[in-house]
Amino acid sequence: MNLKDVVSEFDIKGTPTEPKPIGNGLINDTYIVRTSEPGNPDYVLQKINGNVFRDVDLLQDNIMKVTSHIRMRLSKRGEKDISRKCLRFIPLKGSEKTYCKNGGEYWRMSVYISRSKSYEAVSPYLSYVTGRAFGDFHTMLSDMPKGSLGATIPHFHDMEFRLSELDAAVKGDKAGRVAKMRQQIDGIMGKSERMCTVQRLVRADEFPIRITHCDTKVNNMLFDEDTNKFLCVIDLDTVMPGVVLSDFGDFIRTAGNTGAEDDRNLENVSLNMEIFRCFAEGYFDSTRPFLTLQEANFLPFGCELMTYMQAVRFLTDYLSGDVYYKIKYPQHNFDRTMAQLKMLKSLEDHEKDMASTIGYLVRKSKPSYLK
Ligand code: GN1
Ligand code: MG
Repeated sequence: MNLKDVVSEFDIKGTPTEPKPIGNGLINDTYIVRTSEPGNPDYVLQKINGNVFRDVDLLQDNIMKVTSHIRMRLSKRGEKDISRKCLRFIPLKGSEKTYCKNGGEYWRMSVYISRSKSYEAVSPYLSYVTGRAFGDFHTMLSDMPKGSLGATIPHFHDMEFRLSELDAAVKGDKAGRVAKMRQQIDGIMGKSERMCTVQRLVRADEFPIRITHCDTKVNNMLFDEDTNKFLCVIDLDTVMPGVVLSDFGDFIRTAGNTGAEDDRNLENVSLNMEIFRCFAEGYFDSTRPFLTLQEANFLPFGCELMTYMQAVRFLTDYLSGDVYYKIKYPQHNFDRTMAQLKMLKSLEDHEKDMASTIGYLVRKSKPSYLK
């Protein structure tokens, strides 16, 4: 596939240079396309993983609705620099469509946010800023009409479904790895009942559904290169209806880990309580318009849930012979699974600490919860 041919389908400004790979996503392939003339923006070119995103029309439709809603909210409150605070996707030449199909592959382009950077780990201060920004993201999307967005990946954060996938992978044992992982599989299955609690509440209409990002890894946020100010949330592929716990939990799963998501040295992996406290504080500061007491109280559980879910997903992929996530070496999904299970253990050890932090924040902002 000639990347230049793909780029030439999009209605961009300026003369594009050769696309260069950037980022470290586990699903899509991402490139930066610089333009040669100063004054024109640079662009991000992305090959959408069609095995993961089966309905690219729905995917791009969701993203366009989300970005235009955010742009509208930002402009209503007089925000400056909106072009750096919300992603903008580029239509094809002579069309409104924002993706093209080329030789069975799907591609899209967006404007590269200038003078921005992302992090793999954050300081306590940046954690606070990010918590506030994510709360703001939820708040901005909280008035989108019900039913506006579809599920870009059906059952994405559906714990019961993820466990059924693990169960099928265990039964299939396609890679012959089940015997080696027996202890981890049993440990996971033993926690399944508790981990599906919120899902049962949702089904009974006893837990609110919001619009959520569903991939709030720390490296999905952009900050200003010079001032470190929060700019915007990227990777909007999985923005869909869900529970706020997903987003709160996924950030702590990644940024709150003293080690890496795939750390081979498990001694590195544990919860950094300071990152948790700062993120929670920021999140509470910007979610007053909608967050309920019940959602607040479940936030520590959300951190365990997301870490557990990610362990289930990595383990499922490992047992299935590494068919979903990109891997860098044969045992990568094994290392990822073990690191997530270690992180889960640390979160469990900190349940009381996390609950008392949330209790403190709830008391501090009580009036808004009494509405
Ligand atoms: C994938 O591609 P990336 O890194 O944005 C995955 C997330 C996982 C994450 C684990 C569509 O995200 O759900 O949490 O890897 N995205 C999809 O690092 O499956
Ligand atoms: Mg993603």
